[in-house]
Amino acid sequence: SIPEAQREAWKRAQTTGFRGTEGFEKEFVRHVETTLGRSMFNCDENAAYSATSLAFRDRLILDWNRTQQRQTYIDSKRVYYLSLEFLMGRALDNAMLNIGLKDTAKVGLADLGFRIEDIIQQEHDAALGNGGLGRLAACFLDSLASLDFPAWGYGLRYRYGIFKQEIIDGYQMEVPDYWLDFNPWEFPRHDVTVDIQFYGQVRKQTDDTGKTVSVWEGGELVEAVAYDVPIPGYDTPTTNNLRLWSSKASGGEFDFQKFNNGDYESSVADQQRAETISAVLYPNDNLERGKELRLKQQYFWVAASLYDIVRRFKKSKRPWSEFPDQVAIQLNDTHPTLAIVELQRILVDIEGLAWDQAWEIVTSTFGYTNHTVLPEALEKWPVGLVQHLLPRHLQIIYDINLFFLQAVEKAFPDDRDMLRRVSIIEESQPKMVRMAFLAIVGSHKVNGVAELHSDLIKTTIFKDFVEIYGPDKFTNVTNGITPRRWLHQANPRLSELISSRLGGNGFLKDLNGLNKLELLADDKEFRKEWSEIKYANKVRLAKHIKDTMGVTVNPASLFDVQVKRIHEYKRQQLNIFGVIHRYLALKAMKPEERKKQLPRVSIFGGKAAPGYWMAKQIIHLINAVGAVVNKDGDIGDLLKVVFLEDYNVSKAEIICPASDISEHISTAGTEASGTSNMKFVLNGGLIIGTCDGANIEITREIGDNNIFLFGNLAEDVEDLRHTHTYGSHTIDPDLDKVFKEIEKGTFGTPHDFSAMIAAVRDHGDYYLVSDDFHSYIETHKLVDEAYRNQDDWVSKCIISVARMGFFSSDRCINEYAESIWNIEPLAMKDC
Ligand code: GPK
Repeated sequence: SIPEAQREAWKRAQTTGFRGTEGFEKEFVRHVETTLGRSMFNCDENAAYSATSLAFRDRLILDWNRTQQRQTYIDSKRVYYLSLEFLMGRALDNAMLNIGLKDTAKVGLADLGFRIEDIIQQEHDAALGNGGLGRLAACFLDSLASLDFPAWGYGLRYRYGIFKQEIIDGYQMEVPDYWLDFNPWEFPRHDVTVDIQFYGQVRKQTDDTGKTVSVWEGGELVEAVAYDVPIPGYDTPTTNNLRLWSSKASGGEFDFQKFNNGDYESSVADQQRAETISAVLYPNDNLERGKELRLKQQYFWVAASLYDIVRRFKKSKRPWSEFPDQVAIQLNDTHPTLAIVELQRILVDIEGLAWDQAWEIVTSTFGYTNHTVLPEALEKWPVGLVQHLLPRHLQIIYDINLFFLQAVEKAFPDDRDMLRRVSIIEESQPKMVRMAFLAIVGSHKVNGVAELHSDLIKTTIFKDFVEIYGPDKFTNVTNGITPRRWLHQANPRLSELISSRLGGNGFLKDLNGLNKLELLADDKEFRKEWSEIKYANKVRLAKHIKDTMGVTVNPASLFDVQVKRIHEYKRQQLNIFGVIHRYLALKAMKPEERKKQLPRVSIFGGKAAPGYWMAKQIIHLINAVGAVVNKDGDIGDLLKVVFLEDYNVSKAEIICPASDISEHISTAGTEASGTSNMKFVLNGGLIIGTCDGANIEITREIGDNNIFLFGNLAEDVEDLRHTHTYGSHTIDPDLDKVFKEIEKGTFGTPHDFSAMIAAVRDHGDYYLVSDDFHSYIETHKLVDEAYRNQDDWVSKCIISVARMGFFSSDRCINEYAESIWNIEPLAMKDC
């Protein structure tokens, strides 16, 4: 509908973005001089980062525009990934690599007087997530774009991401992470806004046709404003969108009525209350605390996203029945489950569809991914709270439940207790809405994130639903990681070595291509180059440890790493008790014997939820042990213990390439998948782990002689717990010695650690620390032995990397696309 002459004018003026070094330099200088208002005389590294990012952003947004235009024009099915967390980390390095212009920028920056590594370091992580769940969402976005899938992410634009962790006198302190000061990667869309309603009442009324309709009215409105973050695919022009919603007072900055009446304070207060919704990320991992503001966040984000999705669908003028052919929505955990209810509300109350037709559309549209079986992480909301905040939604939930239970009753007339067990409403005091059950009932597929986990949910928390719906509704999609960030970006030298031997970078987009490396496992020259790279990565981490924590570590030691959120089920306590055991053993040795021992550095990192007292005690013990061991003259380099402050994505990029062995030692059956296990192996490190989550599939892929497994199996956990409670519970004698040493005051005031000890000794040892201790210690001895034979060790590492193809998030996304979303890639033609 745009006249030809106008089109021509637009075309003539079209921006193309830079290609070569000269073009980059021009763009860089232009941004320094105009956007930033500086010059070569006051362009520090931070300004250089800004200018570089803006130059790349300009390029990205052109590809973004073309991608979106093409997707709109072809109008094929899109997938929407709804996640309350996107743990993106830094964007610049990733953008440069994915576009394929890092070398160009490197030369350009050098010409202008900067080292690219220093410039990359300037960026603040986008840390809109807690841990694995949020990082998985970020890996998925990278794969979706790299594989040319038409896909959008929807999330919240938190003003404060996950807090920054400081370690002060051995304790965790939380500092707010204000990351939005300068963020070149987002595009505010002040024209894309949605009014979101809360509270109010529902009125029934009869429409012209005599039908009863529900009208939700009153309450308050909050405005959602869209911020778009371009997601570049690797080696493809496809650039997808991550849309993050920010909240502000509806109807502009102030309520002018109030303002003019002299009620300035309360008009500002209204505005602040609205902005509170997207102000902060809840810092809990694997825990739901049931706070009203969290529910508000969920509805705010879900309602804005659905409005957007429905608006886009309606532009195509298709009938509603085609909605599921055009739209797939994936629920990342139960956090977005209200989307099911909201879509039903839109279709029935606003679009006037009959309940059954609407419900058919809803259930064909949604898929739900479960990430945990831990009971404390399963979301439940008090009925009263939902009623108050979202009165119409509660009615719809009750109706969904009614129809569901009627069908169950019909199918299982003899099982009266079944209705109570599977009801979306838990008949407790107070009554609760069970979000996972609602998510299952409202989706056509439910998946777990590793084989063991997907089996477990079918036999435990969702057992009844397998009976009701049959097994086909439940499936497994084992997690994966993007090899672009976790190999190519984090470990450029290893990536280059591999590429030089495989004859190109193809493995970055088809990770199974790595398997040809297996032929080189015994190649002396290759092993040498491989070891040199590992050593260089360890030197880099050693420097980071020195610079940040002040501890000197010898890069020739075995680096033993456990970095992840601090949680009792992940068992950092088992690790530190093991470290103490090692320390005591070294102390007990004669000097000659001691000299023969293998030097080790135990590296820990991870945040504790601010209200998770036991997790904070674990951090304190690790630091207390470090303080004693690291200055013990008898021990020297034989053992160092380091707690790395503020573990995050950009630090993981330094840590993963530098580990020899990493620890994935959750109580069997508790870690749904784990994804850092994959990152460490892909970077040429071996792992010690329990038979849990994806460790099991990693073992299957790389072979059980290339992994150090220990501990009890998931199937035995329940019985063991039972014996702790009702039998005689004896503590492992070596562990008991460790406890006694702590209680002697060797690591400071014993009382500081009494709860950790009591959890094992007196409170049933729920996480089986004592049961697994012996096997853990023995397995670490095997690690030491194996490490002494470096040739063998390096061969194991090479073989493991060669067999890691399965764990690419590309494989994972292809499985979702085929078995859950039913979508096809849409490659960008040169247009
Ligand atoms: C699971 F339930 C949760 C949660 O609240 N946060 C979180 O990060 C993790 N997860 C699992 O703990 C990991 O095992 C898993 O690999 C990851 O989600 C991604 O699926």
